[in-house]
Amino acid sequence: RVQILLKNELNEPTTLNFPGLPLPASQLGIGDVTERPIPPGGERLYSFTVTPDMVGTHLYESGTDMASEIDQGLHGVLLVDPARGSLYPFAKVDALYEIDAWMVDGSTTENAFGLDGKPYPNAPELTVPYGSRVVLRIVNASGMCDHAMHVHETTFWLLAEDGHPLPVPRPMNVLAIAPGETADIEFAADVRGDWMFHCHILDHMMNPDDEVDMMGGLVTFIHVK
Ligand SMILES: [Cu+2]
Repeated sequence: RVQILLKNELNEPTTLNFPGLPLPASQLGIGDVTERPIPPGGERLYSFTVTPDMVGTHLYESGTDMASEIDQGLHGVLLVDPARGSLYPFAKVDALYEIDAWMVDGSTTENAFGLDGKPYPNAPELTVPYGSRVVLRIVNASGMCDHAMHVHETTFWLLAEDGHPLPVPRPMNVLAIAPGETADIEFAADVRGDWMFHCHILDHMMNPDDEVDMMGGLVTFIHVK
């Protein structure tokens, strides 16, 4: 049984939405649709029971005034683990990256991008042992943008989408991931070195303040050592 107490310390109404989890409407958190938004200073208890079909990688986010509130960072990742053991016991590394996007400089569409809240070169980098099997859980918390995530040096395998395991993992080099979508991928860290991990949509690799070094945004490195 999970209980999540949301205290609204914003100066605007909000709700908490769990897209992709098979929850009753009363717990879905869609403002003005499934519930009256929580006013500033108010609180709301969400509760649900975790079932085996929820095991996997999920997103949570604001369900009210979403273009503004998701843009300002009201989102995160909800991982549901099996009752025993781990979802990917073969993986030496089971890491997580959330794709973020913002509207800056007065833009009304997302024009700045990052991983775990930070654009390159401040996005977190990952160091993995040579020869290990690595799982990356990738969550697209952009509100408006598809992304085309690419890992250099390897072919990776898509294991699950939106928390649903694929019957047969699928090999790929570029992962198309829509807003709100999650993907679990696996690769073998069998080449030593510094691998770029980035979005292949080129203007997602350059935020508005990146004209000088021509690289930023949705880029980081995976170091195989
Ligand atoms: Cu992108």
